[in-house]
Amino acid sequence: MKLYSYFRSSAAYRVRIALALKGLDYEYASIQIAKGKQFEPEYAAVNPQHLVPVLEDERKLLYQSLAIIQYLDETYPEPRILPIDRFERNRVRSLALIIACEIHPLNNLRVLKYLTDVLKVSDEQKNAWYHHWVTTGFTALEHRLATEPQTGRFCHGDKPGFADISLVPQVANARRFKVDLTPFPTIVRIDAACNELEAFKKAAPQVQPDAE
Ligand SMILES: N[C@@H](CCC(=O)N[C@@H](CS)C(=O)NCC(=O)O)C(=O)O
Repeated sequence: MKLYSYFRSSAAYRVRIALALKGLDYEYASIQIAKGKQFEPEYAAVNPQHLVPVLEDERKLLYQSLAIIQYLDETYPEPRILPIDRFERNRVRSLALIIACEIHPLNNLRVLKYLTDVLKVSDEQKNAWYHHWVTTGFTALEHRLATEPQTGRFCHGDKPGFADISLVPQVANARRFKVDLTPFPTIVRIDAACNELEAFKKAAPQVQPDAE
């Protein structure tokens, strides 16, 4: 397998965690999105959306981090990332999608660049935008994680899974943008529990081959 990735990409980070949890080896192909490499023809031929990650398996290209993770779970079922029970599956998917649909797309590199380069907002306004959407999403997520009985050491019970895979990269990004995480003690606790695990350590941005 080959993963088109970038060390700071939180969507690629999700796939790296899933691959590491399943103990799967892969070739790392760095696409330096901060330098605009996602727009070069060679990568446009891989992903016309100009986004990472893309996973190549058996010469087929797989897109969208959460769809890739579900593909991995279907193809390499052990250890399971998604629960079997349909209500439990809905719970972990809905937690993951708070991040992947309601936080991350609003704060993606291209969105932040559009704010500053086209709409000419100041860095201060851009940061306010970033903090606003992380805080709004994390407030809902914290409430659910803190009050729902299915929450355990991890987002769902005592094994890491689909929701944790989305949570940890978003927390890493929030820290990079200096978002105050003190209102989110459950999120911080689960993030710490995940980061004790080898799979999460192996997937972390700072240990990737293209880390700066
Ligand atoms: N929904 C996509 C999001 C992918 C995405 O937004 N990737 C970002 C990095 S985290 C990217 O490639 N950004 C390039 C850009 O903004 O120009 C997924 O989950 O795979």
